[in-house]
Formats: sequence, structure tokens, C-alpha cells
Amino acid sequence: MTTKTIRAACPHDCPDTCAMLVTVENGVATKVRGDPEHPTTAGVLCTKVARYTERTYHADRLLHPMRRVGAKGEGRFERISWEEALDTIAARLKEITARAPEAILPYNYAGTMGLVQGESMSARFFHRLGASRLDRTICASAGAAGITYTLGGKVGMDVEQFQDAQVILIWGGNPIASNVHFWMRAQEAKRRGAILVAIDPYRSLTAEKCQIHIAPLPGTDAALALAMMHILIRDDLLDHDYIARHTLGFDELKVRAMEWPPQRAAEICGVPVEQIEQLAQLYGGTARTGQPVAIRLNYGLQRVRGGGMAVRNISCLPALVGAWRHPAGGVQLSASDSFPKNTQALQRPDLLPGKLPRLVNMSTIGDDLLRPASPEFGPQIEAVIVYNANPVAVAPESPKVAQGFAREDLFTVVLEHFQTDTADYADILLPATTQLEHADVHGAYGHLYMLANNPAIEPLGESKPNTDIFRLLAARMGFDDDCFNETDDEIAAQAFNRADPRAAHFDWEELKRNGWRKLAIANAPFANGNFATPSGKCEFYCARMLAEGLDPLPSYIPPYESAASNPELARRYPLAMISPPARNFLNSTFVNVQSLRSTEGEPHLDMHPQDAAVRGIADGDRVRIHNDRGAFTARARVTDHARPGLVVGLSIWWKKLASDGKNANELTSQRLTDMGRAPTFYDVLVEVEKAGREA
Ligand SMILES: Nc1nc2c(c(=O)[nH]1)N[C@H]1C(S)=C(S)[C@@H](COP(=O)(O)OP(=O)(O)OC[C@H]3O[C@@H](n4cnc5c(=O)[nH]c(N)nc54)[C@H](O)[C@@H]3O)O[C@H]1N2
Ligand SMILES: Nc1nc2c(c(=O)[nH]1)N[C@H]1C(S)=C(S)[C@@H](COP(=O)(O)OP(=O)(O)OC[C@H]3O[C@@H](n4cnc5c(=O)[nH]c(N)nc54)[C@H](O)[C@@H]3O)O[C@H]1N2
Ligand code: SF4
Ligand SMILES: [Mo]
Repeated sequence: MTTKTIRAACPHDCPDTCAMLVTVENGVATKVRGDPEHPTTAGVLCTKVARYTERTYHADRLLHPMRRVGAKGEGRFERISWEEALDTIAARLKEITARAPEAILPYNYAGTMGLVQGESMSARFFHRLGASRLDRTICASAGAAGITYTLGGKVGMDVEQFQDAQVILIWGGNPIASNVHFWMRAQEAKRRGAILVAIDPYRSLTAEKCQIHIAPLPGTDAALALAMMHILIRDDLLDHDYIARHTLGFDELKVRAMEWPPQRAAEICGVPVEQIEQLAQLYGGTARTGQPVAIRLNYGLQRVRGGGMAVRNISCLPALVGAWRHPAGGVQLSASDSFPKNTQALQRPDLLPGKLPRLVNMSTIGDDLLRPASPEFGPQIEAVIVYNANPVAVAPESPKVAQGFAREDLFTVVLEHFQTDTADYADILLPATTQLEHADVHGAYGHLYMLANNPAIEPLGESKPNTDIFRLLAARMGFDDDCFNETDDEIAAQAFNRADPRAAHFDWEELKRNGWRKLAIANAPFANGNFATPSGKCEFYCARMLAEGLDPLPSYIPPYESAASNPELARRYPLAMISPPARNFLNSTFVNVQSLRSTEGEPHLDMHPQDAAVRGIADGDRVRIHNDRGAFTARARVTDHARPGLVVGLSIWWKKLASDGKNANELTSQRLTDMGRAPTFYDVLVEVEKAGREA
């Protein structure tokens, strides 16, 4: 028997991007484990990816190309050859391209975060084709815009410093479920005496384990941050020297913050005013004593109308108290802009035609698939090529998304591991390899290491890496540019820009051997300012925002759907619904892995005892959750983990694995955020009623 250990990287859309070791026995991957030597992974994988071999060798893996034989959405397919599949696709794309290349749309997100299988050959292909460009907004673009206006990019604290913080605000995130290697640091900080504060409308697994939990109504965090600024200024808990040297617009900010006495925010957020006072005193008072105060900001709070502004307001706080002076102080939302990715080499935007093709927002795919041709929109979408994504389950206002994909005249190709809700609508379904079967190179958004993923096993069945599939399609389309012949290895070797000092030591051969290498980035990156904003300062006042029609100062933008902002709607639908990640799923990935689905059980809806009582709902009842956009059913869990006025449906379920064939996105809306054109998944009003007799 031959046994070997392969260095790999977890491909999932998770901040932790773990370094993995794969045990391969006689060509079969038998075990994956976390690399004990990698500082952030520390030998630990989450429960989901510890089961990666179960997923890879799952009996339902797609192993050969297929053609749809049933109705769209029905999920009936028959096996065809690669030749036939590729010829069919190329013929259809050629025919459309001859008339209107923009009628073709790629649809992908972060099913894999790999820089090669994620978006390299595919981007080259669609650029060369002149297809519509996809605006990739479904997750993070509101917060990205907010933090970029303020700090200059998605940059901030290093996760490896958090254990030395004295106060950690865990704001809009549930790291026990979604960022466990940060949580390990936060727990260490707690052992060393730190106070952990969760700011989350829901008493999540994480909030339960923090000393302090503040539960604002969804979409109101910007007001909370403004009141914190008010108190910091009122009580002079400020670092005047840091403000004078490294920030822009403090005088204007002061005027704005004075409009936000804590009482005003308390009413908007639905929290006691004392909690806001306590929070600001803890944060500012601790910083005052010279100790590090840190904020782990996460994307949960920016899935609402004012999400970009909320992130911006919170990103201003560290500069006010001089927290950036310390390596364990500041804020981290995402580390992704710390990586000098060589997008030019990977994706070859120079292949785009002279006139830039239109942008189609992935967060409004429902409406856009149903839109006819028009001078504003351009041609109707005639073909969608889906890879690394499952829009029928994850995109907002799912009834419209499904209706769009059900269009008889739409040509849909899906590259997948499994027959997902989206795959059911494919005309041609292509089997893709998993991380164990292909090569890739990774950055991360929650740490500062570059990682290599070496293939551990041969592709299962006839599956192929995304790159191969697009190479083959490029050849059939007659694209003869050299870049379509590059191997995955050659692509990976160009992933990071070595002219940038942060990645000057990037060496693909070395990375493949050793698995991971940290970027060269100073601790306490903003101790002396040097923000990547136009002014080089933390911009409390942001001229670019004014130029783009936004308030240049921190402000509060209320949710679209709340009792305060839309009382008429709230009379019919009085409860706010959020649908954040379930611990055992990763977005909609892993929902079909039996052991993980069994742990989650079935779709649940957490609701407060008061809200349940007035509706005659008891714990364990089946309930129907509905609004004007749609309805789905779930099993009620009556619990004070949900604050009054809030219901929580942990997500993202495969629709077809729920008893009613639906999930929380039946009710979410396609309205977009204040900045970044992002979806508002957690800006939703609903009503809940007891469902009919047990199914
Ligand atoms: N296990 C698991 N891990 C994951 C994922 C997963 O699906 N499952 N998804 C991955 C992805 S794609 C991402 S983007 C990341 C981060 O994904 P996020 O969406 O940030 O998810 P969480 O970290 O779970 O944090 C969400 C928390 O924000 C809270 N929240 C909701 N609305 C508000 C609000 O208005 N204000 C505040 N303060 N809090 C609010 C929710 O109650 C929840 O506890 O996680 C990644 N990791
Ligand atoms: N209601 C609600 N909706 C949400 C959210 C929420 O919190 N609530 N969260 C939102 C967020 S933050 C995000 S990021 C999106 C995520 O949405 P998506 O990016 O669509 O994520 P997944 O649902 O995990 O689907 C990824 C798919 O890619 C496939 N895949 C993985 N690797 C490969 C590969 O190498 N090749 C190919 N061809 N396929 C591969 C997987 O099998 C999986 O089916 O969902 C959003 N939707
Ligand atoms: S999903 Fe996140 S925590 Fe789990 S193994 Fe992957 S990177 Fe690590
Ligand atoms: Mo995400």
C-alpha cells in the first residue's frame, strides 16, 4: 500500500482558508486534517470540511456530462459525451455571439475561492467572447465600499493579533459558525482577561459565549456607531494626537456626532440607552488606558439598505480612540485587499472588446432574467453559464429567480459537483472536479497567508476542472490567443504580483512544496496613518462619497422594511427576518451531505416567546412564514435567542431538500444597498402563522 500526504487548502468561502493535509492511500483520499504548523489553522478544520472526503466521494457526485430531458427545474437528465456537450454549447454560443454577445452571461461566485478554478480561464473566455460582465455583489460589496471610502481598502488588523486585545467587539458576525479560527484567538484573549462583546440582533452561538451581548434591530448598527462617536467625543475619550495626524474631517464629524445623543440611537436600535453608554465607555475607556481595543466586523450587518454606511461608521471608531497604534487594535472586516493579486495576468481584462460590455448585477438575477430587450438594459439574456454558484437557492427573491431560469428560450449551462437547485434548470450539466482533484492557489480574507492546493487524487469519473472546461470551449469557439493554452500550473505561478513588496517572495514552486507563506506586512499597519485613501488618512469626511451622491459624513440610513421606515408594511408584516449562515452548511454547500444535514435537522425558525404566544405558536409547531414576495415553512423554535420582533431562519437550505421545496430566499427582496449595489437579505419584514396539519 502507498500512503502519501498532500498539502492542500480549503477552497470554501470562509475567512479562515485553512491549510489542509490530505492523506491518500492507494490513490484514494482517506482523510483531510488541518495543518498543525500553519499558525491560523493550528491543526483544526471545522466540522464541515473535516467531512470533505464524504463530500468528494458522495454517491450523488456528477461524474459525466448530461443533457436535460425533463422540463426545466424537474431535474431529469441523460448522459452524453463530452464531445456532444461541448459541441452543443459552442454551437449555441456562436449563434448568439454573432448577433449579440452581451446576451450571454456568466454567473459565478465563490463556490471555490481558488484564484485558478475560481476565476481565471473562465474570465479570459468571457472577456474574449464579449459577454456581459457580472457585477459580483452578492456577499460583500456594500461593506467593501464602506470600508474603502474610510480606510482605503479591505485591509485592517491581522487575525493573529486578536488574542492580545483587551476588548473585542464582535460586530455582525457569528465566528463560532463562520470564522472559527478567529474565535480561537478571541477565546484566548478572554482567557487573558479580555471582554468580548457581541453586537447582533440574534443571540447566536457566539453571542451566548461573550460577556456582553447587545441586540439592536437589524439594519440599525449605523445609528449605534454614531451614538458611540457621540459619547467618545462628549466624554473626551479621544486620541487627539492620532486624530490630528492621521484623520480627515474631525470637525465636521463632531458636528454630525453631536446630532446623535445615545437616546436617539437607543430608540432606533431598540436597545436600552445604558447599554450604549456602557459600550462606548468600555471601548473608549479601555483605549484611554493605552490598551488595545479591537473590532471584528463581519458581513452580517451589511445585508441591509444602509449596510455600506454602517460599515463605514464602525470603521471610523478605531481612529477616534487611536486603536490603530497597537497591533492588537483596530478593525478587521476582510483582509482580501492585502493580497496583491495579479488580476491582469489571471483574468486578462485586456481581452475585452473595445466597447466595455454591460454589467449585470448578480443580486438582481431574478428580475434581469425576466427583462426583455430595451435601450437601457440592452439585449435580453439568452444564455447563462453558471459555475461556482447556486443562484436558484442563494439569490434573493427566489420565486423570480426560478421563474427566470425556467424560461424555455433561455440556454443554461451549469458546471457543478452535484445536482443543485440550479442544476435542475440546466440544459447541459457538466461535472466539475473538487479541491482534492485539481490544483489551485489561494489568498484569504481572514488571514495573511498565500496557500497552495496540490491535487491529491485523479478526477472522479469524467469530471474536469473549470479551467479545462473553459479551455476546451475556447478551442471550439476558435479562440487562439496563447493564454488559452496555459496550464493551471502556469496560471497559478502568476497569481500574485511580485513587484509588490508584500508578495515579492511569492514563488509557486516553493509554495507547492511548503503549502503556505505569509505576506510581508507590518504589524500595526496604520500606527502611523498611511491609509490607502486619496488623502492617506482615515477619512471621516469623504469627498469621493459626496461626488458619488452620498452623504460624505457618517450617517444613518434606515432599513427599507421596518416598523419605523414603513409602518404600513409593518402592520401587515410586523416581524423582521434574518437568515444568516447555519453552522453545518457553507452557504448552500454541504446541505446534501447527510451527516451535516442531520445535525441541522430541518429548516427552523427561531422566534421570541412573546411573538410566538400572540400567534398561538408553540415550540415545535410547523409555521408558515410569508410576505408579498412569497412563503416557506419551517419548524418553530420558541426561544429568547431571537429578540422580540425578530425571526431567524438559519440558512441556506437547498430548496429541494426542504419539505416544501422552498427556503428563506422566497421572501428576500432584490432591493440593493446604499453603496456597492449589494443585496439586502436581512432587510425583510414577514408574518408568521401556524401552518396547517403536519405534512
Ligand atoms: N458555517 C458557515 N460559515 C460560513 C458561511 C456559512 O454559510 N456557514 N458563510 C461564509 C460567508 S459566504 C461569509 S460572507 C462569511 C460571513 O458571513 P456572515 O453573513 O457575516 O455570517 P456570520 O458570521 O454568521 O454572521 C452573521 C451574524 O450577523 C447577524 N446579523 C444579521 N443582521 C444583522 C444586523 O443588522 N446587525 C448586526 N449587528 N448583526 C446582524 C446574524 O444574526 C449573524 O449572527 O461567513 C462564511 N462562513
Ligand atoms: N437568505 C440568504 N441568502 C444568502 C445569504 C444569506 O446569509 N441568507 N448569504 C449570501 C452570501 S454571503 C453568499 S457569499 C452567497 C453564496 O452563494 P454561492 O456562491 O452560490 O455559494 P454556494 O451556495 O455555496 O454555492 C457554491 C456552489 O459552487 C459549487 N462549487 C464549488 N467548487 C466548485 C468548483 O471547483 N467548480 C464548480 N464548477 N463548482 C464548484 C458547489 O458545489 C456549490 O453548489 O449566498 C448569499 N445568499
Ligand atoms: S470552511 Fe473555513 S474553517 Fe472550515 S476548513 Fe474551510 S477555511 Fe477552515
Ligand atoms: Mo458571503
